[in-house]
Amino acid sequence: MNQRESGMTLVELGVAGLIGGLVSLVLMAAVGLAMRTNARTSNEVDTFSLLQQAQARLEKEFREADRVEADSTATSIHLWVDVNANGSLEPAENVTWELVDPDSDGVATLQRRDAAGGRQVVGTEFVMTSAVFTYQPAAPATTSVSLDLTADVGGKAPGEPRRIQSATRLRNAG
Ligand SMILES: [Ca+2]
Ligand SMILES: [Ca+2]
Repeated sequence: MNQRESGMTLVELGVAGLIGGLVSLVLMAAVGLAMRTNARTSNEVDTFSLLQQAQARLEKEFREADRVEADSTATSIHLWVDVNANGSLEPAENVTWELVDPDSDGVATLQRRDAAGGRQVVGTEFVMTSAVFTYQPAAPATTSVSLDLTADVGGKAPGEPRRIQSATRLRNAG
C-alpha cells in the first residue's frame, strides 16, 4: 500500500513537473515574442524620429540659405547661409550637409560642417541613395531643394527602413 501510494505520488510529481515545464516554455515564448515586438516598435519609432529631426534641421537651413553652391551633388549640398545678413560670406556661413559612407556598405552618416571648422553628426543610420538632394533649377540658380531621405536604425531588431520626401523653397535665394 505504502509502495503504491509512493508510486502514485511519483507519477503525479512527474506529470506536475511536465505540465509546469510546458507552461514555463509557453510563457517564455510569449515573453520573448513581446520583447521582440517591443524592440521592433521602439526601433521604428527611433528611425522615424531620427528622420524627422534630420528633415527639420535640413529644411530650416534650406529655407534660410541665400545660395546653393554649384559643387553640390546628389548626396551633398553646399550652402551659403548669410546668418548676419551682411551680404558677405563668412566661414561659419559656408555650410555643407553630406551623406558620408567611407566603407561603401550603403549605410551613411549625415553630417553638417562649415568652413569655420564646425562639424556635427546628425545620425549614422541613413541609407545611401542616389538622389538625396535634387535642385530646381540647377545650382547656383536653385530656388527649391527636394529632399529624399531614408533611414533604418537597425541594430538588434532591424525595422523597416523609413523614407521621407519633401521640397523646400529657399526664401532668400535669387
Ligand atoms: Ca554674412
Ligand atoms: Ca557605411
